[in-house]
Amino acid sequence: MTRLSAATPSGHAHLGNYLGAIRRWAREGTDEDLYFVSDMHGMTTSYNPQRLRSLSREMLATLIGSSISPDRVFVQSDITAQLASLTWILECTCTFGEVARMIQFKEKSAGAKTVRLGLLTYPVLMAADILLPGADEVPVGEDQMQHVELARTLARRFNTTYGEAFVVPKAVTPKVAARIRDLANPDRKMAKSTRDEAGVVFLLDDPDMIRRKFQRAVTDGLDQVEYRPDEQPGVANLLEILGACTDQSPRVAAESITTYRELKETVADAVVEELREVRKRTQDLLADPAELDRIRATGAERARQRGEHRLEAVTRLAGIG
Ligand code: AQP
Repeated sequence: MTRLSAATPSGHAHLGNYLGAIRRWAREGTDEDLYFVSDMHGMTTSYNPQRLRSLSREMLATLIGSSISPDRVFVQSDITAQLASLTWILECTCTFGEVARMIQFKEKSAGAKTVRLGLLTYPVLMAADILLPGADEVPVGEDQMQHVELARTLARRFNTTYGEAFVVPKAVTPKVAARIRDLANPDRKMAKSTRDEAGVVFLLDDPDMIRRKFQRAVTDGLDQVEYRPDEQPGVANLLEILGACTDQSPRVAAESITTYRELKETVADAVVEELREVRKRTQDLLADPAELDRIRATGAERARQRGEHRLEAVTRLAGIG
């Protein structure tokens, strides 16, 4: 059973990406699971090519530095030829209405002066990402459910129209994934693309920087360390982070702490400790470009081989090639 997950190099990986996804992939993933750096998904709105290239390498190093097996990881654009071929075939299996009604497309295109065609067709590329390796399950949040549903529809439609070629994937909701909020603005989630970095803890931040960001974290005027997400979102966020780093519930984490100052110091210590090895392994890899290139090339070749037979079959069934 293959589960497929991705991280988009739209910025530096942060504590939310790590506690909410990457750490779980490393801990719970099986030898069958696949992880990829979805750099092509980072092109649907304005972007800087040099930055995208460098962030893709950094994300690859981060996944491996977080203890995901290098055997399970690849960079999406390293199999562009296969993905582009399959995307075209799937675009010709999909209707305009099906992509135009995607909620994410509507949200991201609303009010924009110009909209890249890729923003509209990106769910079809995502379907190709999923269908090419024959993924059985795709763990996604609510915002991506509709895209996986489209991949299912296209797989079924192709299979019945042209012949059996695709595994019909299932969207699964990951269990109790922590949703980490921005330290400076607990009303929004921690995100790579947030302009103000004060509330975003990056995995490669040094310990002093991490401590400073926690010291300045927004709380409230109550000075009561209790886990009440609705009334005290900032404090609840700190307790969730502490709980995730110490493998206990946020409520239990709150019990031994009395002041906000103590809470901030305790959670900063726990995060510094949690990220110490991840940061070191990631930086070691980034400092060894030849090794990172070797891992990347092996991953690309493995991904290419995995998709080869299915793409051949699909191309033949579609009457081209
Ligand atoms: N704040 C978060 N808390 C928990 N999990 C999070 N994830 C993202 N932010 C949080 C999870 O990280 C995985 C990889 O994310 P992604 O790169 O595919 O895209 P994203 O969700 O769009 O990530 P960001 O950081 O919010 O980036 P931008 O600002 O570019 O949108 C996913 O499993 C995601 O759920």
